[in-house]
Amino acid sequence: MRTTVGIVGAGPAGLLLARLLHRAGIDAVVLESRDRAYVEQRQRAGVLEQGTVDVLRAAGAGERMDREGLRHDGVELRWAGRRHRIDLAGLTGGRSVMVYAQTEVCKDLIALQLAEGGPLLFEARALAVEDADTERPRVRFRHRGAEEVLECDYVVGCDGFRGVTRRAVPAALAQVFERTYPFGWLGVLADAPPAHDELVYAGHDRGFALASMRSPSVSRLYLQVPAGTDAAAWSDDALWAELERRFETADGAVPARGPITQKSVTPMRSWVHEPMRYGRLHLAGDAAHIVPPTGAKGLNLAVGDVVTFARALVHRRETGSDALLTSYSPTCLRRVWQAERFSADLTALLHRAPDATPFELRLQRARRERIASCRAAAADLAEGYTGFPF
Ligand code: RFL
Ligand code: PHB
Repeated sequence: MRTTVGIVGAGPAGLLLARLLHRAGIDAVVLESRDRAYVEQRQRAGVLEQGTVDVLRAAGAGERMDREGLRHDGVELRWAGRRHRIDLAGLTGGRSVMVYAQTEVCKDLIALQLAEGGPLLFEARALAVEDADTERPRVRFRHRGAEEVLECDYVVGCDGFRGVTRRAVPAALAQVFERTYPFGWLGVLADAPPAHDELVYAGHDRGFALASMRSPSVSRLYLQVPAGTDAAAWSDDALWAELERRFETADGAVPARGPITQKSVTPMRSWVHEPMRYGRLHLAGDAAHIVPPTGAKGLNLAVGDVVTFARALVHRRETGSDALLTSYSPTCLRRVWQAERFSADLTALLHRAPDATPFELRLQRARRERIASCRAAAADLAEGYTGFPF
């Protein structure tokens, strides 16, 4: 099999890249190790930055998002029983975010790809990228029990944190920067109306909690838990009781209870692999970087990477110049590190670190007071939350 761009992974990064290339008239093949149902049901992100929304619309993939997504002009921060609304639109000159689940973005992109785009092979597991530093890189993969080869002009590794493509970067050239956190998030999906009409990020002495949503009747809630916690160890009653404590306010508002339909624990880490390009292999999305979910940045970073790659390839076709392809890694990494900084800062602002000293807790309180009382500090948060330019 032969194509111009071999895309490994059909998460948001790989699927959107396939769509952008299709619209630009560049052929591509997508290899995905899982089956379609799995990819369409994996619960993850919920918040799309303005820039991501604009890209999906321009790619002709925004129709259902515009119909069913919920536009949010603000978020609420909650601590010490008090609410502090961050007026995203007012502080950023009109930027907002869209609450529209990653599962739905993936369903929309898969349907478009199958109807209009090039091959998208499910249950096709990439084994290795070979000859990445030549003009004819190849992906070896296993599909329907047989080993096959995809010959390409370019390979884009969109295969997530546990993928294999980045192994093709020689160890002597690769550098990894990381921080692991001593806590994770226990995420639940519940058939209950959202606690509030905007997202609520609560920094409680017992730990962080987040109230998000999937629709007007489905809530997505998260609780900070110690690293290594087993989701099954939390009964539904214990979970609701803990959520009620952490979202407590002086006015007595608590999230509505309802049947919990899914429960799982996500570890938290900050992690960056540099460089993001080796020869004709380009890494995109979680294959190259992970952020803790507090800033809602992971999917949005993946979108930035693939937009940068598609733009660079179109530039080459139009001008014959490799300049944008060559600068792919530094271009992406500037935005990645801004998101890493933002996500780490917001995580520190809102979580209760088990080993925090009394001094650090006072600093955290002072940071919170600064955001609640200083427009410039709130505006900086709003700028980061609504997203850095592509
Ligand atoms: P994905 O989504 O992990 O997709 C990678 C795909 O590659 C496939 N794959 C392979 N295919 C072929 N051969 C192989 N050898 C392969 N190995 C793997 C996998 O099956 C998969 O289909 O990576 P991608 O596309 O880079 O997308 C990244 C996002 O999924 C991720 O950053 C976000 O979900 C992070 N995230 C959030 N991001 C946001 O922007 N906003 C949010 O609100 C947000 N909330 C979250 C999140 C992530 C969370 N978890 C569970 C990690 C909340 C949570 C709880
Ligand atoms: C979600 O809705 O899943 C979500 C929202 C905001 C975050 C993380 C996850 O920061």
